[in-house]
Amino acid sequence: RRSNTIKRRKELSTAISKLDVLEKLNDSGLDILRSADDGSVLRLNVIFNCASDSTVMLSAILAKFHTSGIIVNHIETRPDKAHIGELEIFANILTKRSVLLTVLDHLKTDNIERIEISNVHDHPKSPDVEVCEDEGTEIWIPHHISDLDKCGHVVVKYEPTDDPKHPGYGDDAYIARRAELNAIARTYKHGDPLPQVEYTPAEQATWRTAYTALKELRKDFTCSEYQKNIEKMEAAGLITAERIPSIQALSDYIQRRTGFQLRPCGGLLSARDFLASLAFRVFQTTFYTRHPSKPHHCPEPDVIHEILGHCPMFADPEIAQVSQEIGLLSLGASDEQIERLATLYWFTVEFGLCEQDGKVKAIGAGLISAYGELKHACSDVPEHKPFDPAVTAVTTYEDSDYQPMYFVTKSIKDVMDKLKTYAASMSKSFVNVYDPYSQTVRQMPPE
Ligand code: HBI
Ligand code: FE
Repeated sequence: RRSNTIKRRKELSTAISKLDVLEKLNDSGLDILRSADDGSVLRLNVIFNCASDSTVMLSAILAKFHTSGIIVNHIETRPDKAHIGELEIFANILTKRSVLLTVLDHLKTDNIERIEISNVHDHPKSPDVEVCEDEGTEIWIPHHISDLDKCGHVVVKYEPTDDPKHPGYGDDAYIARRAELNAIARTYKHGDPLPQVEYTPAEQATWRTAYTALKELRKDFTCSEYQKNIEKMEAAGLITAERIPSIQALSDYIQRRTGFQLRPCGGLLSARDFLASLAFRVFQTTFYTRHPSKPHHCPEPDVIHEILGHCPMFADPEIAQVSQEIGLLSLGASDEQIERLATLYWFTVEFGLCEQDGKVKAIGAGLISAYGELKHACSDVPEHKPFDPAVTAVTTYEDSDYQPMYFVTKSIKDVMDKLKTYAASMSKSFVNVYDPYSQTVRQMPPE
């Protein structure tokens, strides 16, 4: 095999054979480069294996693809078996042969150890055509619940390694533990049992502090649905002060109540992937705990936020329905529509308030799981506006500090009613329908 590769390298034109990237390419990659001056358009898979800094490489690769006009049909990261803690970057792209060669050569750095090209097909469309902007362009969507295995693209902006505002910044032990739990989460496949994590005494202490403080505030600041559900879960022994609950037991419980189930994810996901799972009544759950120096708050989702903020709410049929509705609307939506749906989700399921007994109470998990912001949100300090999807969807939100403004709804049912009206106003060429028997989504023509 090795000599074969050397032979193929010799067949390359002299100009090409000078390129360093050849060292890192597999045979089928070399085959493509042999006809590098050919302007035909190819659809192919490319996998980058990085020895280090794979998240940095991910953004470099995406930026390079973008500026070179390469069309990305699908891109995902997954744990790199050869380098623990690093990601393998997989992309399905549409490109001219000649463009690919230059791009790969520009991307080669010491970080990239190997580039593998496979599944090469001639493509009739020219990438000069703005395929991605076209209306009616096929956007990949998960059709079966197991397709969510492909919806785990992690957003890199919340790495405590490079955000000085993250409470874990500079804490190497915390960062390593977070990476360890995220790596476990990323190997999960649909149907696997959920990971049973042995939390350390320090992590258990963080849980106890947050749980105890939030329990005090519950009566005054959270909606009745939340109180009712968490009390049931406590009575069933699922949520206790002593230890971080079993995610599997919580998932089983919620599934019996509303059909929602939990699956592990390795951090903050792209809004498109995160929302897609909701269409299947699946909630992507992080497993690491917040930093012990800030038990009241975490700038990203953590297991305490998922358990105390989301789980009791997903046991509520109306919140379950609202969440799934936003998820279904997101499948195949344009980037702009995704942004709006993510904002709607943010101002309801994460940071929503509702009126109950003449007061404002939290329905949002981001509030319920953070005792500083919970009190702030229900106080007179921030602005309170009535929930109106057309307005809410285009309001910019704050994701690194307390919100200066919250939307207040009459009830959770009211959110659903208004969402239905809003959905009808969205321009769509299809409607997504979920069939719970086969756990599949079907795209139907709009009425
Ligand atoms: N990813 N794991 C995870 N958890 C979230 O709550 C989350 C996310 N990605 C995107 C996101 N939330 C927000 O964009 C929502 O508004 C959709
Ligand atoms: Fe959340």
